[in-house]
Amino acid sequence: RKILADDLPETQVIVVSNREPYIHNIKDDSVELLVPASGLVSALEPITRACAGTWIAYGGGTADRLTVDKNDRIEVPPGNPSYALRRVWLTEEEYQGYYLGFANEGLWPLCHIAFTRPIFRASDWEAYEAVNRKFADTVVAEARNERPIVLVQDYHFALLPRMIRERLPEAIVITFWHIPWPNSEVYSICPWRERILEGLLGSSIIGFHTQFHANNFAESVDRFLESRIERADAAISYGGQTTLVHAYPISIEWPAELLAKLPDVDECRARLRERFGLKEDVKLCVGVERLDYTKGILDRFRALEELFTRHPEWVGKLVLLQIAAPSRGTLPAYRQLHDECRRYVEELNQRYGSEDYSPVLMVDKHHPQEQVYEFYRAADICMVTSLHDGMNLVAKEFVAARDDEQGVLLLSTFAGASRELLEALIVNPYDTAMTSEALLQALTMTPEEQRERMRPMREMVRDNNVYRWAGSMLLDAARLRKRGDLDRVTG
Ligand code: GDG
Repeated sequence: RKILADDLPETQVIVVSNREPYIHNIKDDSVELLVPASGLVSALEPITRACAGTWIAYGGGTADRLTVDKNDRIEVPPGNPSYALRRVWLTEEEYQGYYLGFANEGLWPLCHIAFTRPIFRASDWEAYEAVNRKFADTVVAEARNERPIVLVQDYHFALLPRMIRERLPEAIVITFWHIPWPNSEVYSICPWRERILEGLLGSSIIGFHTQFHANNFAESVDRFLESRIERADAAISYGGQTTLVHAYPISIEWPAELLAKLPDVDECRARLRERFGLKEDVKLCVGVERLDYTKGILDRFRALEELFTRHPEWVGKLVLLQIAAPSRGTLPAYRQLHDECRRYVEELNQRYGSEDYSPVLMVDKHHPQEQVYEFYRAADICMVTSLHDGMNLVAKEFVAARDDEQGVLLLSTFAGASRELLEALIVNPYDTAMTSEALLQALTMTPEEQRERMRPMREMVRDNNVYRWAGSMLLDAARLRKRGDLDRVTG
């Protein structure tokens, strides 16, 4: 807020993402409000609140149309409005081609090393382009003047930055890519590789979670476009436009507004243990994610099985509570994962469970945010075993939730978060033996060691919270604007 007031006065902030921060659905005879399971939303919502911006997103809820005004806007958060959510409507075909097809069957597997083959269809690409144009029209319609800051979010909008640049040449377009960027060899398989790069290079700034992904992006540009890359300034010049390509590790709100509403750790622990019927000597391990093949959920189950095989004394003494929020469920790869997870859970429970004990509880439904934090607070261990993950906010949320400085975080080395949360037990989820050993280490860790590890991780997330993430991008944007204005004055 301060940066906006001091360095970018009178500047309108427009956020563009596919997913909306508040979804209205019809349930029975009334309208139900849902905050989606999305790292992007968790990060951007407090920022948009703080700068009273405008958020443009796809209106996908069944009651979304019923709750907007005549300009397709609604003031949010409900009950405490501080910014406008502008909904964009998509046809079934557009949603299928742009979102499920090109974004989630093409770009998502292309950018993640999870060995799921990307699917590229020309019809999906056409829908992707058309939807990006629709969002560009909406940005232009929402812009109060020629010079807004537009925060373009994620792989759903690779073409949007250039489309905005063409129509609002003086806008600052900051694009944040929330997922990894592959190396140029992998990237080269995308049939529209040049178009995507050209689209993104309409941005003033492109952000990634890690320097490694920023380097991969620069390498792809170098290989496929005639451009000038200034490595020292991390700037790429292409077609008369210069784009900064930086790493801005994303984070979470600190202090999390939600935590103030929750009871303390002991109370959360007691409540949850009662709800799931856990005995006092049973350790609770949680996993929280969208049901996605990049998150290594099956690998986590494998590690648990290995632990029970090698250390049978833990059978009956450990429960893994897996929250698996439904995601992209109409796509075959996701349906298959869901089936495999269900089968594996049944198998484990049959093999190691008893009448009053199930080692794995998989809850494949969406939970209110408060409940997710309640799980974090109640857990002895949080397992993040992503096969590949841009950042992973669950790891940071778990740390933020533990004001008792207890609890052990097991974290995949392939999640961006492992570059920052150095005191976690870092694992390679492909290495089942290593992951199960780390699980054993977590189960037997003394409260003192837990505190020694948790404290610096909490300091890290507190100091590098989401306001700092947004703040560093806005400061860079302010510098660019000043330089641009100066160049104009001096000719
Ligand atoms: C992408 C990148 C990057 C989970 N279940 C429920 C629920 N959640 C919330 C968690 C967390 C979020 O969803 C998941 O965030 P992640 O960061 O772990 O993962 P992605 O959704 O894949 O996010 C990722 C992120 O973008 C930000 O840049 O970190 O690497 O893949 O906030 O708490 N929330 C609710 N109900 C659930 O059942 N309400």
